[in-house]
Amino acid sequence: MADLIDASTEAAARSAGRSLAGTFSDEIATLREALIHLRMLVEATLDFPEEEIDFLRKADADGQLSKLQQMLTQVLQRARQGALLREGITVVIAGQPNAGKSSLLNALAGAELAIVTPIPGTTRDKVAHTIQIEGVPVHVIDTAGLRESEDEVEKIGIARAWDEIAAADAVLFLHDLTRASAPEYIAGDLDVTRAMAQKLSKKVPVLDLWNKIDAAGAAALPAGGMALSARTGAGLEALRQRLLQIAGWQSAPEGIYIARERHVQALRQVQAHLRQAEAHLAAQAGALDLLAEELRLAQNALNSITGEFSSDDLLGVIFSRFCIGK
Ligand SMILES: Nc1nc2c(ncn2[C@@H]2O[C@H](COP(=O)(O)OP(=O)(O)OP(=O)(O)O)[C@@H](O)[C@H]2O)c(=O)[nH]1
Ligand SMILES: [Mg+2]
Repeated sequence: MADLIDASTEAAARSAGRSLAGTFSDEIATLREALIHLRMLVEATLDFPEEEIDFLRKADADGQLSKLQQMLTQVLQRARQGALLREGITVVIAGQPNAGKSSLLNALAGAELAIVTPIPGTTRDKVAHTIQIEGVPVHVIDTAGLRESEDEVEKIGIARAWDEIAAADAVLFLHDLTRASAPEYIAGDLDVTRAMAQKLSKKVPVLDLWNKIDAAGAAALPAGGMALSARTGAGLEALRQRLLQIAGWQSAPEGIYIARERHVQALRQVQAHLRQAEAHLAAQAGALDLLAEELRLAQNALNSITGEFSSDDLLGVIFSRFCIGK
């Protein structure tokens, strides 16, 4: 129920309904069945060598393993979309003072949330608002303009802005097109670019957005940037689509289900262990114990989504299905 209650958008709520109907747990259960079956074969080969049964070869262990990987890839894809619908992404608007950051937040939100004035250094505290783009929650954060400052309060605001930037899923680096050729402005942007490169992981996308195209006359758009106007709304729809793309949203694939980010993490771990297992299986027979260990770790990761499954249980499965060791 928790998922249904705090799902923050309508699409997420629909997806939560599907999750309650059990699709996600059904698929996890299917994955688990397949994994247990494979572990059973491997463990049996390890534990009962005197039986001289080449379970692995006969039972097409690598076929089973690659089928398992295929299933997992699908589940992961759907869970990722579900987690996205449920949790969204966080984007931070950053840039020099007066670029129009607060105006952009207001334009995206469709409400006058942040104070806008022509005075550089207007914003000190961050202002956050969650918008929805095709049902995906996007948490937009407006921050203090980045510059050297001696003002006590502004300095704190700028330090907070950097904290937000460091924690973002994506950064909207907002520039002022009307000042694009002013040497001071260019130098300021360069400082910000350098500092971002230091503080941000390479995986975090930084979008260069040039604001105020309505007032920029014939000023040329610098390469690689997107143009927009927070005042007229020009370019905002393109920005929204770009944000969805960054989020990895694939417009409503059939059968996505609500999942939490930690489910996605767990499924990624399962995937990594299965890859290792594949490598061991492809190598010499001597790696069988390592193969068994990777499968055990894969199942542990899967169990973190559902319940526990102990090694005693596994032994039970081996005995009941193979009737060996009696
Ligand atoms: N012509 C035009 N003016 C804009 C646009 N966006 C913002 N402005 C103006 O630019 C000035 C600064 O806007 P803000 O949104 O306060 O800028 P900011 O980046 O938040 O500034 P700080 O909070 O000081 O860092 C205001 O006078 C806005 O009206 C735009 O698209 N076109
Ligand atoms: Mg502002």
